[in-house]
Amino acid sequence: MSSLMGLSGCGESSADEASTQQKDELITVGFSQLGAESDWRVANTESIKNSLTRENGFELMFDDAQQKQDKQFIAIRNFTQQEVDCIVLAPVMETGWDTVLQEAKDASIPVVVVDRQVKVNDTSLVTAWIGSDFSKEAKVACEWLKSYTEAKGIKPEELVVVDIQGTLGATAQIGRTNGIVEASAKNGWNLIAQVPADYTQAKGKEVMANLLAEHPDINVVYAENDNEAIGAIEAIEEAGKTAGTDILNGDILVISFDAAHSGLTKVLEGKIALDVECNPLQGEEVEKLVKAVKGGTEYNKYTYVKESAFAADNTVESVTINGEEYDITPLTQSILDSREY
Ligand code: GYE
Repeated sequence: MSSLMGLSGCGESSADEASTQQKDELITVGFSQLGAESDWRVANTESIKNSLTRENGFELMFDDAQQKQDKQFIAIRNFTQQEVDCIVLAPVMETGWDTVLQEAKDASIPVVVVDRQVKVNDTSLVTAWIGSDFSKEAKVACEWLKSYTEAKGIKPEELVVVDIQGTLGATAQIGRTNGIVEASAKNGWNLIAQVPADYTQAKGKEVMANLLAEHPDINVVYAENDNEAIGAIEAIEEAGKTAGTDILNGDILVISFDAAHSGLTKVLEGKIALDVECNPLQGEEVEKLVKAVKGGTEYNKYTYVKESAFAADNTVESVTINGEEYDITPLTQSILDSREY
């Protein structure tokens, strides 16, 4: 190639040529991110962008679908048309993906799904998945609530619980909602309302304000992510109430998920009683996965990330789920300071 170019005396300079050649070696990835609704999501996007860099051998195309599945369809079709080497998909909900993912498969483009899952008839449409065990997260939260209230001498029938749900149909919502529904039935808690708030702070606040107006006796808020919990706390305080753990003296106990810096700040203030971690820092794993998929080396089809839980106090030291013991860490300033997201 270079000698031919030299002979013809025209074409790309050797520097251009080198960069074109380099570009040819890069793995092109189209990343369809569902949105930017939460601190978790922003951290997830950043983590993946920071790993799929040129230095690491990638050419990344990024699309933010603003929580709209239709926009994700357009992004995926666009990536397929451009014949990327791999599609990374963080799906807004589980269903509806069969057609677009079939199109990607027909074009021989592998699809790596991150975070929430997709439900497709043909499982070969998904090359690999990495994310959290949302059902386990919910079980940790509910077992903690059971132990906590028992330790404080609060009877199950005294609990008046509301569930501020995530985006309906998202794996995180399904797992977390099922957890509180099952635990409420099993333990005899009064789960009086379940309302979706799309994982945002603004909706979390709005939903909680409405719930409080209807049910002034609420004493437990199970918020399906930190941003909703923070919004709910704002509504609680604006209604002249307090978020805390002293239910018998009128506090509203808030449970949350993600354990992002913003949520953990509320834990340290005692306003969120328990925050179950959901780790968004998936970039390095995604990088390894895509390289393995493209390089033809071994990889796991499903990877669960490791997670823990942080409490405002040390009343409950651990919970047991399916025979396995999970530590509940009392939050300290230094843990909060070291939080990356
Ligand atoms: O908990 C929430 C985000 O699917 C795990 O989505 C994710 C959830 C996360 O918006 O903050």
